[in-house]
Amino acid sequence: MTASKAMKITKGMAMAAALMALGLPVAQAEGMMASAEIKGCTDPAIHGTATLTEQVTPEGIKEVTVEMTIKGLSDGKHAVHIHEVGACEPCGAAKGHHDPGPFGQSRPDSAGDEVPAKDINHPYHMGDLINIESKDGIGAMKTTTNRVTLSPGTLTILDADGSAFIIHTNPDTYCDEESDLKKGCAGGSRDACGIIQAAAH
Ligand SMILES: [Cu+2]
Repeated sequence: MTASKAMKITKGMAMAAALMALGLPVAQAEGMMASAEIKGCTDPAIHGTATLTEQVTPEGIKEVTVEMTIKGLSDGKHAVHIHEVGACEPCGAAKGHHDPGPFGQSRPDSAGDEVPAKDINHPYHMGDLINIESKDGIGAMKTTTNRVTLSPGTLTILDADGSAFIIHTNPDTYCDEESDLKKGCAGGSRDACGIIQAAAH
């Protein structure tokens, strides 16, 4: 047996052991689902739901499809991200953008700062998604990302401190214009939040 083959088996066994420790059957690692109830940060008229479904591509890559509907947002586009902590009270408790990489730079923009911060890492975070567009008070969006997983691993959003969706007041411009000084380019203040919770199916 080669060294690399031995390592793969060890890694797979460690994953199975981790799942069993969580009380999950090993087979549930595929096709996991999660959901979030979206609530306004200060406006109770804002409410909605999100569902997350993990699938595996023919190539063996895990993807997560996010579907979200929200009532009560102002018409137009609003930034949507997966933030790094599963907490919504207050919405600031969700902290920065989900970014589990070695550098952990979760800061999205310099909204409110006189001088743009140096550690902005938007739109490179694993939790950066697309805008939701609201028309006549009803917003809907659907997107698929391979930047995160629901099942355990380095990209999982169901980690020890959880994760939450934040829906922002303004659109995400993905901070690709130097002229905007990167202030608020990730959507600015927070309109709504929803804690992401694993769901049985
Ligand atoms: Cu955000």
